Order: sequence, then structure tokens, then C-alpha cells
Amino acid sequence: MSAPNKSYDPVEVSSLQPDELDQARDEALAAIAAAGSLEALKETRLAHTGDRSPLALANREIGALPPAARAEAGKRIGAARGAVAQALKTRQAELEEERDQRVLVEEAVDVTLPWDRAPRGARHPLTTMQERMADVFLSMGFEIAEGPEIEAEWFNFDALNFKPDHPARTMQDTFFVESEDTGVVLRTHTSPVQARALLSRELPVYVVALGKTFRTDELDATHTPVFHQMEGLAVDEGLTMADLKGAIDAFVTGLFGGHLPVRLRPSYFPFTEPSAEVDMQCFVCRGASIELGAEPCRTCGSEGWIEIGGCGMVNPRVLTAAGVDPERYSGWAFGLGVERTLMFRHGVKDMHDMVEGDIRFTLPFGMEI
Ligand code: FA5
Repeated sequence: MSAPNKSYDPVEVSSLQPDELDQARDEALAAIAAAGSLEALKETRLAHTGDRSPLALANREIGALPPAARAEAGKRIGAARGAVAQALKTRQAELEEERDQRVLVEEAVDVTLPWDRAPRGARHPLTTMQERMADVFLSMGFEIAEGPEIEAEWFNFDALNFKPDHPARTMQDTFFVESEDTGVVLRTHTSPVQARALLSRELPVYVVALGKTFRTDELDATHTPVFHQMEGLAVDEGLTMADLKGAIDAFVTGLFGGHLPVRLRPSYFPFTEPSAEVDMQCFVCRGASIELGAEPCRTCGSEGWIEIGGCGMVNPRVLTAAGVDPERYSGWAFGLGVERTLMFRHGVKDMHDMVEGDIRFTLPFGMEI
């Protein structure tokens, strides 16, 4: 009777048998050769060398072999894994080379094509108009002030002395964010910047604010629901209507040239007292078209004057709401619509042109910087 085989171990693992390993290696090599893209190769790499791949699982079984069999099995599996790793490396290099060649062809730039045939745009005249307006105020020593387009109802109305039942507060005129009781609106004018500037700056305050404003107006030749306004504000000791008039004169001269006369007509705004509408003499006919038998003027409709905006002395209630002592300080404010100014300054007949984004409208204004 022969002695028992002491080297026999029942945990001998079939996955480590040469046939099994050769099969796993050959399958991996075939899959690598078949991978037609870097993406496919990535999946193949995972399937044949990842933690759950046949070769990795077999490698883990080495520990279960009898000690004498481990070195041999380790060599076999090492050779199989090495062959797979080498094949992966080679295929990866081939596929990268293919991709680079393809990119060179697909993304080639024909440098001989004419470069100057792409139509060039122009800055929007509303932008350049706002910059011109700001420049006039900056040259007088004013600073730019800003406020949010989505505004608290308090800044847009309450701080400006609009009574709770003022019609401008209704949804017919004002865009409310979500519902009327949120207290959040799209600002209907740039005047809320008045209160913001006074609350955030040291006195005296000399600022100009420009930007988008919103009202529930239908888009037509002279209205748009999204338009732009400019607002000048000065608060200092001893300011009077004479300072306001002087600043408007300087503004009109800065924007239109030629020292055109300006007149103020009594008006009403809750946040200024007294308030006035601002007219400037027509910069085209200079008032001559009102004479009997004179050439009619298309710019001012032969009125001789053009209405440009509203103004007034800042209402003491507004100063108080913004924490400014009205006994010591006084101020003036002046505001206008940028679209309307563009219309009469440049003879634009229809506001649609300003919002439709047609390059044929903006181009004639040139590439103003
Ligand atoms: C105001 O908005 C005042 N905040 C202006 C002001 C400032 C007065 C400082 C006194 C002191 P008004 O509602 O009139 O005023 O609007 C001013 C200008 O905005 C108008 O003259 C007009 O040029 C322009 N505007 C108003 N609604 C529209 C609209 N739907 N589309 C285009 N422009 C508009």
C-alpha cells in the first residue's frame, strides 16, 4: 500500500490550471485587439484586468494552493497578466495615434479662407448712450451709483413717498415678483437708487445711476416693458433749484452741444417737491420751426421744445426715510428715459428697432468705444 500523498490539497483551484489561464489570457487579448475606440478599450481594460476579472480572481486564489505549487502558479499567472498589460499598452498607443490623426483632419483650420468676411457687430446704441450720459455727470464730479433690478417695494415706492394706494403700485403698472404681497418688484424707475445711495454713502452725495427698469407696458413704437433710465442725484448743504437748473444745462450741453436753452415746467412726482418736467430747445430747428411759415421740424414736431425728463428738489420725506436731516441738507434729482433720448437724438422712429437685435439697426451707430 502506497503512502498517502502529503502534497495533495483539496483546495487545488481550477482557475489556476494552465488551460484556464490560457483561455482567460486569450479572451483578454482578443477583446483588446477588437476594441475599436479608446472608450471601448477602457471597458475592456476593466473587464479583463479589473478586480472582478478572471485573471485577478485567479491571482487571489494563489494563497489557497499548497506552498510548493504557489511559485509555479504565480509564474503562470504573472506571464498571463503581463501579456494582457502589454497588449493593452500597445492598443492604447495605436488608438491614441488614430484619434490624433482624426482630430488633425476633422479640426483642421483652413488658414487660406478669407478672414474678413464675417459680419462684425456694433455696440448697442443704448449702451453707448448710457456711457455718454454717465460721462457728462462724471465730468461734473459725480460718481456712479447702482441698485438692483429686482428691488424691494420699500425702496421702489415707500422710501420715495408713494402712498400705499398709489396706482403705480398695482400689478397693472408694476411687475411683482411672484405675487403682490411678496414686497419684491422689478424696479419701475432708477429713483430707488436715491434712497440706496443716501443710506450707503457719506454726505454730501453726488451720484448718477443708469440701468434697466421695468413696467407692464406693451411693446409699441414708443414703449417697451424693459427700458433704461438715468438718474442724477445731489444732496448737500444749501442746494437749490438754481443748482438743479445749472446741472441740467450742463448735461444738455454735454449731450447735445451748443448751449441749448432749458426750461422747467411745473409737474408732480411724489419724491420731489417742487417737481418739474424738463424741456430743452430743439437741437435741430433751435425753435425756429414755431415761426409762422417756417419749415416744419420733424424732431420736435414744430414745437420748438423737446421734453427730456423729470426733476425736482428731493422731497424732505425722502431725505428723512433715508436717514438724512432735511433741516440741514437739501437735494435735487433729475431723471430721464434712455430709449426716448435715443429716439429724438438720433431720429429713431420705432422702439421695436432697439429691442429686436437686428444688426442693421446697430451698425449705422458705428463702433463707438
Ligand atoms: C420717472 O420714472 C421718475 N423716476 C423720473 C424722475 C427722476 C423724476 C428724478 C424726478 C426726479 P416717468 O414715469 O415720467 O418718471 O419716467 C421717466 C421716463 O422714462 C419717461 O420720460 C420716458 O422717457 C421713460 N419711460 C417710461 N415708461 C417707458 C416705457 N414703457 N418705455 C420706454 N421709456 C419709458
